[in-house]
Parts: sequence; C-alpha cells; structure tokens
Amino acid sequence: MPDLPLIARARAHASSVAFRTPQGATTYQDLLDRSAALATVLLAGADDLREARVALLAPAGAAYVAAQWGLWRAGAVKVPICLTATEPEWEYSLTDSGASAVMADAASAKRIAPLCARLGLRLIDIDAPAGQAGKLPELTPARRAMILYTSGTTSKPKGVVTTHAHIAAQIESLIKAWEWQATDRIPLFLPMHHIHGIINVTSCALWAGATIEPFAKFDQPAILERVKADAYTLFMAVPTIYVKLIQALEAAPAAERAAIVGGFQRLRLMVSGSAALPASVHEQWTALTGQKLLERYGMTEIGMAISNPLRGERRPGAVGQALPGVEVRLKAENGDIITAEDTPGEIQVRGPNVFTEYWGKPAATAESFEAGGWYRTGDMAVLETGYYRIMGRLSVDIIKSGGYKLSALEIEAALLEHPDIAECAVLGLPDDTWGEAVSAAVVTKNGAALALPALREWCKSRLSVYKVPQRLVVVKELPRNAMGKVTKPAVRGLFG
Ligand code: MCA
Ligand code: AMP
Repeated sequence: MPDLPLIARARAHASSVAFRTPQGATTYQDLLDRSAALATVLLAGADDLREARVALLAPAGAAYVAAQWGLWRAGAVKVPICLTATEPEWEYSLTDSGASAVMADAASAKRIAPLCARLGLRLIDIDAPAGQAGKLPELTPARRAMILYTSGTTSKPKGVVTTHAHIAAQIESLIKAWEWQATDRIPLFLPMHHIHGIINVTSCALWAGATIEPFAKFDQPAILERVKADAYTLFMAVPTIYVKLIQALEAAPAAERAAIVGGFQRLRLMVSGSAALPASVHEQWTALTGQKLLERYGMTEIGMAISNPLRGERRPGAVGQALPGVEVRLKAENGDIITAEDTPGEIQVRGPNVFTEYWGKPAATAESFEAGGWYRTGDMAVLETGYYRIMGRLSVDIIKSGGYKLSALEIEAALLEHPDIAECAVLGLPDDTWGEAVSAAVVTKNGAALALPALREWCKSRLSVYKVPQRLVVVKELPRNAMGKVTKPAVRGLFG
C-alpha cells in the first residue's frame, strides 16, 4: 500500500530543509521521523485509529506539521483548533467533532489541560520526547483527513470534512497554477486552523519540497527584515495584511522603504486572498513595489477555485479563471445556468477538490449541493471579458474581517447573553483595514448605558477576539419588517 500523498512527496525531498527558523533547520526526513514517532504514541498499541478525531492546537511550524502528519499516519482525522479561541469555542469544536484526543505544543497544552480533563480527553504534548516509531497502518486517500470548522449562516460553526484525496487535489491544482518549485521559500504567518495557512502555504510548500519560515503571528517587523534580506521567493497574505504593509511602507524613512520595496520587487509571486482585495489596494501595491498581486478566490469547503494567472493579466478587482481541475459555473436566481458575460449569478463549484460533508449535518450538506455534485458557494459573481469578478454574498449574516469568516448569528447569540442587552443585530460594515468591521446595533434593557470598550472586554471571554464587535450603536428599537424580522439593510443606516 503506498504512503499518503504528502508523505510520499516528503520522502522525495528527504534531505531538503522543510522549516527554517533562527534556531535552526528541520529537514523533510526530520518531519517523517518525528511524525512516525508521534503516530506511534497516538496509536498506543492500536493498529489504526480508524478516523478517530484528534484536535491539533499549536502555532505554525515544524512541530505542528509533525503532529499533523503523525495523526494522519495513525489513521486519525485532524481537527485544527484556533490558538486564540475561548474555552467555550474550543469545547464546541471538541464535542461537535467527537474528538478523543488533543495534540498541543507545551504552552498550549497547559492552557487546554483543564478542558481536556473536564471532557475526559487524552492530551498529548507534541514537544515532549516520543520514543521509537512502530508499525503504522496502511491508508488510502479516500480516508477522511480533516474537519475544519467554518462559520456561516448558522449560529454555530459547521465542520467541513475533507479526505486525503481532496487535500491532494487542492494542493496539486495550486502547484500547477502557480508553478511551485523545490527552490521556493515562503514565510508562514497565517493562522493554522484555516485553509489559507494549512493548504495554500504549508501543504503546497511541503508538496513541492520548498522551505517555510514560520512566525507565531503576523510579526511585521521581523517579516520585513527577512523580505529585505531576500529570504523569500513567494508571499501569501490576506488583503488586511497588504493594507497594513502599505501603511508601514508609507510611514518608513526613505532608505528603509527602498530596502523593503527592493525585497518585495525581487519575489517571484505575491498572492492575495480570503477576502476581496479592493482594486485601489491592488493598484497602490503595484505603484509602491512594482509587484502585481495575484488575487484568487477560495473557500473552506472547496479549497481554491478561481485565480488570476501566474503568467498573463492580473486584473485588479477580479479573481480570474477556474483553476486546473476545478469546474466553475454561475447560476441565476431563476435557476438558469449563465453562459453570457456581464450576467451575475451564484458561483457553483465541482471537482475533486470539493469537500464531502458537514460533519454530522446531513441536511445542511444536502442543501449546499445541487444535482450533479455542484457546491453552492453563496457568493455572487459576474464574468467580465473572461475573468470572474466577485460581487458579494447571498447572505447578510456572513462577515469577513481580516480574512476570517464570521457568523453574525453566532455573535448575536453571544451578545444576547449580556445582562444589559435585550435585542441586537450584527452586520459587517465596510472598513478600509479589515474589509468589514463587526458592528452591533443593540437595544439595552431598561435603557441601560453600554459603551464599546466595556462590551469588547465582556465579549472576549466568550468569543475569539476577531469576532468581537468593533462598532456599537445603542438604539431604542431595531428596524423590523411586517413579519417582525430585523431588516439588516436598514440596520446599516443606524451607524450613520
Ligand atoms: C486581529 N484583530 C482583529 C482581527 N485580527 N479584529 C478583527 N478582525 C481580525 N481579523 C484584533 C486583535 O485581536 C487586536 O484587538 C486588534 O485587532 C489589533 O491587532 P493586530 O495585532 O493589529 O492584528 P494582527 O494580530 O496583526 O492580526 C491581523 C491579521 C489576522 C494578521 C490580518 O487577522 C489574520 O491572521 N488574518 C488571517 C485570517 C485567515 O487566515 N483567514 C483565512 C481563512 P485588541 O486591540 O482588542 O487586542 S481561509 C479562507 O478564507 C479561504 C479558504 C481562502 O480563500 O483563503
Ligand atoms: P472561508 O469560509 O473562511 O473559507 O471563506 C470563504 C469566503 O471568503 C468565500 O466564500 C468568499 O466570500 C470569501 N473570499 C475568499 N477569497 C475571496 C476573494 N478573492 N474575493 C472576495 N471574496 C473572497
């Protein structure tokens, strides 16, 4: 039986450097050895974990990947969880996925230990010595590999299930489109509980035999030092990061700015995605650095689907064309498949990259697919002179802040637990830095006063910080339609 695809690829690059940090280098062979040892620890004498769910809580880096490969090689399903999530959010992912164990770096293990004890979950410190590797199970690519929690049109996140075959298809499409090479070097500063960090940066790099420099977070000064030193060939980020980089470049003294710009100019490719890149930011970046950002479109359920070309026109404000192996169509509200240009419709996607199911939610899974296996993204687009342009989302309850997808309903449910809040409506308002800013209109009980700083503090024990409202308006009543339902477009107007 052959190895899992990523493991087979790693064997082909055994002596190459997979991760480089100021502390030293980790080779692909190191990752193979460490993951086999961790798999053996996880198996604890069993022959195969048979898709048991194992959560992974660790910062980006070699230890994260060794743990990811380790749990895969033991036959488990990876459930990545967010480093900055609150305990109730962790508990939801762990219980919804039915996780039986958590793998965490030493620091995170300390933080999640009380929850693991309460839920009766095994906790494995991925930084601890692991001993000798034993016999590992034989696995096929059709096995489930990952459950990624994504927020959406329901108040609780849904677990997106992908197999090893889906993951391989998502990676291979990008390797081909963006011509990943073993000589590539890329910084990794995105969170490791989402596709952008897991697939587009880490898994593509490791498939290609390239080198990753991991950062625990978006450490702008440290990353810019390395850009100046020509440490990278590739750079992948969300639009908010490009906005922050533009601000940093504009504020830098001339010589410093020239040194950073020189570094960016010499990269072979810079990619933006996870949220709309305003054409103005695209153009500003080109004016500052000479680099034309490549914007692409994707989603947790499908990986990447549409991309501007590596070679050819990279059009500001557009996401390009279907990626290799991915089928894309637009469907009109009346059910027609759109064949003409300039006619908006919902993006629907089909291909070996598309997920299997929402974990434990057959009805939600069935609703999200059309006959023939077309996945309904809920995003609207139009085809203009051969390129797709995203026009927005069908649901007002989905917010994109700094590349994170958030559910207005989840945030509303949390706000309603506040002792002074009687009613609330949450929506995303346009924001130059974050794309959209989480904004809450609330009616307080008995006219109680409520200020944003206090509300943010209160929210932080319940919600990840990026879900916490950035704007607040206290009103006497919320606008409602004849049925009594809050009309979100009218709520927009309350913010002035
Ligand atoms: C941080 N803060 C945020 C966000 N991030 N608030 C709203 N939205 C956010 N996204 C808060 C901080 O907690 C802090 O709050 C304050 O803003 C300032 O933090 P700062 O240090 O400036 O921010 P940062 O730590 O540099 O983070 C910004 C970031 C980060 C690097 C853009 O948000 C990020 O990594 N985003 C990427 C998310 C991502 O990978 N999405 C891909 C999903 P306070 O001052 O109160 O402490 S996958 C996907 O979408 C699909 C598949 C796709 O197409 O890729
Ligand atoms: P997520 O569920 O976090 O994977 O987010 C996927 C969503 O991000 C998509 O459904 C889009 O709404 C949005 N998105 C991703 N890339 C782009 C892009 N280039 N332009 C506009 N929206 C995007």
